[in-house]
Amino acid sequence: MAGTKFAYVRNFELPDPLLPDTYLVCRLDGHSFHRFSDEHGFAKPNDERALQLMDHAAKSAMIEFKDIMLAFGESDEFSFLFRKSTNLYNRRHSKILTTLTSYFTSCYVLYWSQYFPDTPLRYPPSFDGRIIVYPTERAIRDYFSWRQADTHINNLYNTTFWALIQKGGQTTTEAHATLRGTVSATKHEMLFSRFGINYNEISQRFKKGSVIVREIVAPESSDKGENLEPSMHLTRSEVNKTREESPERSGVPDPPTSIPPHSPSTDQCETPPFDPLRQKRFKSKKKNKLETTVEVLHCDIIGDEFWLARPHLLEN
Ligand code: DGT
Ligand code: MG
Ligand code: MG
Ligand code: MG
Ligand code: MG
Repeated sequence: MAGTKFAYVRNFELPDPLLPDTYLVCRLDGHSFHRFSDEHGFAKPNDERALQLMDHAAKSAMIEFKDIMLAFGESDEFSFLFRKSTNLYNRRHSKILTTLTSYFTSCYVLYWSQYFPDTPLRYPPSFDGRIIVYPTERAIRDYFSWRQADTHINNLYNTTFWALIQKGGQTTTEAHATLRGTVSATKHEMLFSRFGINYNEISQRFKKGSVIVREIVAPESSDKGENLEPSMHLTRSEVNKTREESPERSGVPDPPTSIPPHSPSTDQCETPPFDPLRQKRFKSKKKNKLETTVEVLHCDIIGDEFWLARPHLLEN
């Protein structure tokens, strides 16, 4: 009701729709994480716990926002891909951006102690966010290639930089100077000959970043799950974890028991700690939607293989 004489102020709130029928990429980045990582004693160059916490927050966001098909994370950032036809919040720019950013941030704080049991949060972390609209599949492929190439370049640099300091006894200024102008091959060689580090043997998580993907569960294996909402399906290891850790869930339907393997060799699935909030999804509903799971991988997304195996990521 535009009842009062004050209500005209509402007219100053302008609509901010995002272009229809375009892919939306929302990238969040930790605010001043240089300081945050120092204050919380993150391991250098990569803190596995910190990266797992980011993955957990991103995965939770994908469970909450079903139109997110894919997310890619490295360091203190995560990019989320919304399907082209999403009509989330009528594609209102600020509504989508602020809701996703705050949800992600809350999850980061909520799950902090699971990954840093001995390190209390010293102050509230925050994330900035932006949404970029892309018209074509090519641009989306290139966007994610850009982020993964960035992961590789930064990781090679940081791994060599910290080896020079931690194992080579250099100062940060000296290490920067040593690396100035070097190409990748030189860094590989330096790591191997001076420090015995074979870069190829470094964790895929550090080299490839985190790829969180909405996978479709093959119909033949979904007999038990056909009445369930997509979001309630857990990964293979989560299913086991849930069975171990939540005896109280009697009377609720079982999640699907056989989840087919996804892509082969390079993919490493990891499972975050059990999340008690997930319990709310154990509700049975008659729905004919495709079953999906949300999986964390550390695989190549620059080549074609990943995308050819998952055409649903870029379809409407
Ligand atoms: P910003 O984003 O402009 O507010 O500033 P920062 O400081 O967040 O800068 P950014 O996002 O370019 O770089 C990420 C910082 O976070 C970088 O200084 C290193 C730190 N960081 C991220 N992940 C790790 C980690 O696993 N270990 C350590 N030691 N530091 C990390
Ligand atoms: Mg930033
Ligand atoms: Mg940052
Ligand atoms: Mg960053
Ligand atoms: Mg409200």
